[in-house]
Amino acid sequence: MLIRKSGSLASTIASSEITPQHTFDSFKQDRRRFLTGAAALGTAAIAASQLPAIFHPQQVLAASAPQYTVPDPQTPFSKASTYNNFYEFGTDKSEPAKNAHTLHTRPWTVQVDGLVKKPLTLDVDSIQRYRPLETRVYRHRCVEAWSMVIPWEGYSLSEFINFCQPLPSAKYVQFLSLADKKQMPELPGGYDWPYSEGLRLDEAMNPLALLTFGMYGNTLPNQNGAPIRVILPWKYGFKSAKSIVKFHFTDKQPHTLWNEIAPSEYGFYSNVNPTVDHPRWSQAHERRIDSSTFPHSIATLPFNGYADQVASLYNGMDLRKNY
Ligand SMILES: Nc1nc2c(c(=O)[nH]1)N[C@H]1C(S)=C(S)[C@@H](COP(=O)(O)O)O[C@H]1N2
Ligand SMILES: [Mo]
Repeated sequence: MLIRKSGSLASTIASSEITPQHTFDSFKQDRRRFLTGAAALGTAAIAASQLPAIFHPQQVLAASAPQYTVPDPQTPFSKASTYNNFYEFGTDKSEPAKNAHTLHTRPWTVQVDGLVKKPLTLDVDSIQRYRPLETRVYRHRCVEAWSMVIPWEGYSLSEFINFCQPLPSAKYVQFLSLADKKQMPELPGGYDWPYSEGLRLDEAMNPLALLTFGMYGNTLPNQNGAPIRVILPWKYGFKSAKSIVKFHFTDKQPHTLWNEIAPSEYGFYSNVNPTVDHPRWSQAHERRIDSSTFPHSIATLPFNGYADQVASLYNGMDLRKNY
């Protein structure tokens, strides 16, 4: 005879429908800790501004999985921090390193809004402490056909997006950078500031997309996008917005700065693709910025070498049209 014990109802529900309680509890706890940190903004921010430019001691740098680290020779820090595109601090590559010291990276607040369960205002330090940071060595390919290899510190953007609780109707996430003439006296005219970029939500949830706080084991230099940026290694560098102040969730493809300036040159997707040239130059090869690494020019790989991890996001799409 079959005796049904009380409380066995759960066993009749498909196990895939049950969120293990410990997972849910630790998520709730994380969220509480995170929001408490944000509420303490005033005092936390003062302490943080007095710290030298190294990570907080409680931040464990976790080992990163092998697919997140390329074996290529790394670009020296001296090059990666002095040859930059950060137009808010000047359009010449040497200017951001000279000018970006006027950026105040603490206190720094980040807004989360649009199609989310609840809009949030967060302190960057609480975002940084939300998950242990890991080092990932990524290829970094600019649309101008130069490249670097950089060790970044951060955690998967997907973890932060889950924290933000986008609504099911959210299909895209937009990144908005700071635009403040006081901190950016070189802010050039003729651009529709703030710098804006975006991704389809499934692209943003790919584990390769990195929410980034540091490079070469240290906090980001201002010219590299301190205190918080994204790094999207399978896309041209301009998708990787710097010094972010807002994550906006939306159901429509967001407006992006370069795409609006020159849509025939800079597509919304901007996946690295050696077979689709820029109208004014070839994308088949790239010049390595570190002149001591040979050969200086190497063939560019589809999706910048990350095809195994991201090509399926674009199944069925014509990548010549959706460049
Ligand atoms: N806010 C902002 N983000 C930006 C840019 C910029 O001008 N402003 N330039 C982009 C471009 S074109 C590239 S190649 C990368 C450069 O990042 P790096 O200087 O850290 O190498 O940042 C991207 N993010
Ligand atoms: Mo770029």
